[in-house]
Amino acid sequence: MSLTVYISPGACAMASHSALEEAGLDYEATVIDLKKGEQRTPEYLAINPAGVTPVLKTDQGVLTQNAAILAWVAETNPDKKLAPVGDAFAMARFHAFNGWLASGLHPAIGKVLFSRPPLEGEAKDQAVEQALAKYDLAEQQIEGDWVFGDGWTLADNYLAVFTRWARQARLLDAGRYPKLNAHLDRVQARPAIQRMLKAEGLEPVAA
Ligand SMILES: N[C@@H](CCC(=O)N[C@@H](CS)C(=O)NCC(=O)O)C(=O)O
Repeated sequence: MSLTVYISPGACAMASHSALEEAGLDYEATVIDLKKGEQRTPEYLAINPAGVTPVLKTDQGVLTQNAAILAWVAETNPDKKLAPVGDAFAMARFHAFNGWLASGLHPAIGKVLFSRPPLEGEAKDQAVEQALAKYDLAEQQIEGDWVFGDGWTLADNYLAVFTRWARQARLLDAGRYPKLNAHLDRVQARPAIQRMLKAEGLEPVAA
């Protein structure tokens, strides 16, 4: 199986990139520079017409969406225990959480950090408040050391993309989000995450 992941350093594709590291798979990583607009070149749009990263090219074809890529990596490598493969109810919860990250948390923090032109004044305050309310929900959903209690899954790495962004923006207040802060530290201590960050030219973000 030959695998190529299309990533943009520091962007949400870190979730898919780290999944390949967690699974110990051989793959190539191709960088798409979002600031240069490389996601809108005809060559890239031919791979992903939505013009976003990540993409995972497999022998069967192209996969998009972190949530789908994480599920595929987990299901094709069941021995690696990346998700509760084989337990339909637990897998449904895994999909629900990842779906919420993609449709709830990501757009909310994305609006704060990546709106062009940048938000200012009341519009920015409102976007921050709405994003923080989503982080409140995430804080409540952490069931133990990991999102689903004692058992780490790829959903933990996906969540950490957005807690990393919030910490970088000084929005991950230690008093308001004690569980999310401890969780991000735990995720950043994982060897696979450290390999992924190094490959993207990044460092863990300290509290
Ligand atoms: N829900 C999608 C989100 C993909 C996405 O929005 N990626 C961003 C980077 S975090 C992107 O490539 N943006 C480029 C653009 O919008 O031009 C996924 O998980 O794959």
